[in-house]
Amino acid sequence: MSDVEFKFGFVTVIGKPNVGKSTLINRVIGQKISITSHRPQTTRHRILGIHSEANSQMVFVDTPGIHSLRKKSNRRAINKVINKTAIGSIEGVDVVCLMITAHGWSEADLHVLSALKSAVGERRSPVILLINKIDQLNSVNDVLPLIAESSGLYEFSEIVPITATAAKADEHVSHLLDVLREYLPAQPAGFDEDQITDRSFRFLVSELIREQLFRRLGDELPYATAVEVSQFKQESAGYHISADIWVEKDSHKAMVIGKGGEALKKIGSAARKNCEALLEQKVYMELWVKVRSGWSDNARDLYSLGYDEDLS
Ligand SMILES: Nc1nc2c(ncn2[C@@H]2O[C@H](COP(=O)(O)OP(=O)(O)OP(=O)(O)O)[C@@H](O)[C@H]2O)c(=O)[nH]1
Ligand SMILES: [Mg+2]
Repeated sequence: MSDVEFKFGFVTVIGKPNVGKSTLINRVIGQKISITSHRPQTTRHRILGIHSEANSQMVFVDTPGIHSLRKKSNRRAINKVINKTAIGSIEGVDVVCLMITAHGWSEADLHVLSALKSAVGERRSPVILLINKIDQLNSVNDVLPLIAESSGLYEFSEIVPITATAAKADEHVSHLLDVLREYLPAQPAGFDEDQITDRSFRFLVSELIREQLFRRLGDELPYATAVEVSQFKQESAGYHISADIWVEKDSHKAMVIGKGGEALKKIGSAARKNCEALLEQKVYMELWVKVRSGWSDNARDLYSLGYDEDLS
């Protein structure tokens, strides 16, 4: 019998949009449980990624990127919900990971740090700084001045440079897991060892469709879309899925559908393939584009679309 104590705990990952939070968590879990894209503000919900090993279980909390509400365009109700979801995820966790990139501290990163300081407050939860995307540096040594600067900004428990995508990612992830394990309390696992997320397949399917909207639509359009799965049925031949893509204007609807339906066809076919990989079965998918004006700034619409955090 092993005499190593079993460790179980929650690790939340916060940061400004687009630093690579979801990419890292998917890498740890070894599956796409959280959607990613090159656009900021891809993640909108709090999602758990559960990583089980022989002697530990770590629950990673993926959060939406935190942004300053000082900018007028960021003040829609959905952006307030997003910030509240992210800051609220610090509550009660064992370790907070703050992620920035190797390009250094921007104003937006400093804004997250100050939000974190007030949320962590007197509790003094350990905060680990993750410096991601170090593959984008000419030399690994170029990160040293940033490490020095960072230790002057806050008493981080650890500062860990990583890459979540490049060849060395697995090595970095494994080192990070070793570091995190030290900060977790000795207690039994909280989830089944084969459970990888708290979210239902139905939710993950709606996210996989939304991911394609983020990856394939231009400019501001993805931010004004939401996805609602209306049918999710498993039959012997496979899953039958219907989903509504909500947009705010008729002109947006035309863009999502594209000339001769081309754009929607590509979105549907890519999303279907990812759903088949997730569900390990054939998927039949029907997508409908519908207009609901102002949904992103209407508390009741946000609630009905699954943005069910406290909207007050
Ligand atoms: N070069 C490089 N790119 C990365 C790395 N990690 C993530 N990316 C890319 O950064 C972009 C953003 O990644 P996401 O994981 O969606 O970022 P996020 O922090 O979850 O973003 P939000 O959900 O919008 O807050 C994607 O295009 C990723 O492929 C990395 O280590 N190196
Ligand atoms: Mg994300």
